[in-house]
Amino acid sequence: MTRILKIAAAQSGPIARTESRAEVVDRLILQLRAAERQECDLVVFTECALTAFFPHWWIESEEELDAWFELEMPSHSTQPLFDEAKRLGIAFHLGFAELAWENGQKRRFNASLLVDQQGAVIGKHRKIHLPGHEDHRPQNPFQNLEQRYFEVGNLGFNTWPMLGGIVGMCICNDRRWPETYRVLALGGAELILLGYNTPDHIPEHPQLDRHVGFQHQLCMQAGAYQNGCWVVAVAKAGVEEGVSQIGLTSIIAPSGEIVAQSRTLADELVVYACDLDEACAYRELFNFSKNRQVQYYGPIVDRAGIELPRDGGVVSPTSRKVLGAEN
Ligand code: ING
Repeated sequence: MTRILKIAAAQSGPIARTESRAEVVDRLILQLRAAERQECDLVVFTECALTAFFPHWWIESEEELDAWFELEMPSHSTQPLFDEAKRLGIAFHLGFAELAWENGQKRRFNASLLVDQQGAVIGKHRKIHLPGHEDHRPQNPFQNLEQRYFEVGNLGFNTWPMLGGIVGMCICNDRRWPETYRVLALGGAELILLGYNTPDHIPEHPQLDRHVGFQHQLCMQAGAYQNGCWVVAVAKAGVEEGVSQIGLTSIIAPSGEIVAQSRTLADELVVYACDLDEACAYRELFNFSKNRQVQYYGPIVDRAGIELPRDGGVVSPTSRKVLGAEN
């Protein structure tokens, strides 16, 4: 019996900072309905799918910052999305900014939810790899203040049985780290869902701008192939509050092929019937339990940074500093 999941990657066009949650939820509901008309089982919405990507600008007041977060999920403004998904019998993934109170402490995370076809929340991820900076950089055309506005996720990388398969989640910059896919694959993930807000300009390294689209695809194609899983990655695309973001919403097969991709920078549904059993050949070829030689992988968990070989090699002062060889 083949396990085919018809998945809709629901790319979001720009969301204005003046757009209310209700207005955005209306857009998401339109995409849910379009997915249902194509008999989809699962809809994947993007990172911070309910608001403009506010880490792109400096926010002084805590009150203003908190207004970008969801205190509960579903909330009054997002309940209609949950209700409509349940009515249509469609599971979905949703990225959002989470404000949680834990042990009397206010915590802020860049989070995502997995909701089943009965409208029940079955999983949550909190973004672990936070890019950008904590300081205000007015000289840059836009900020990336995720390291200021969010904490590092404290839930790890988890997987959940869903729709006859095993599903994992990550968020945006998480997709650039090979550890993300490997840990999820070791948890049995056959399908990894993620959203992203990715500007097409890197203020600190403009010489890399021409590679942004290629590297966005490269890291996911490699992750999918090396771990034998499907990857569904959904953009917040287009020029949002002056920041130009890539589209390239993609559905990637365990072969590493991009089997479907968005062609616009607006709200767009990218649909593909994913045969979860396509992963089997790659699982057999790699055979983690037989062929991984974990006795040699220690440095991956023993330390975060680089340790140079004893003679330190001949490296420039800059790279010596970056490589962590301070002396
Ligand atoms: N955004 C970007 C991302 O990882 C970035 C940050 C852009 C990193 C370009 C490297 C190059 O796609 C988020 N929100 O993580």
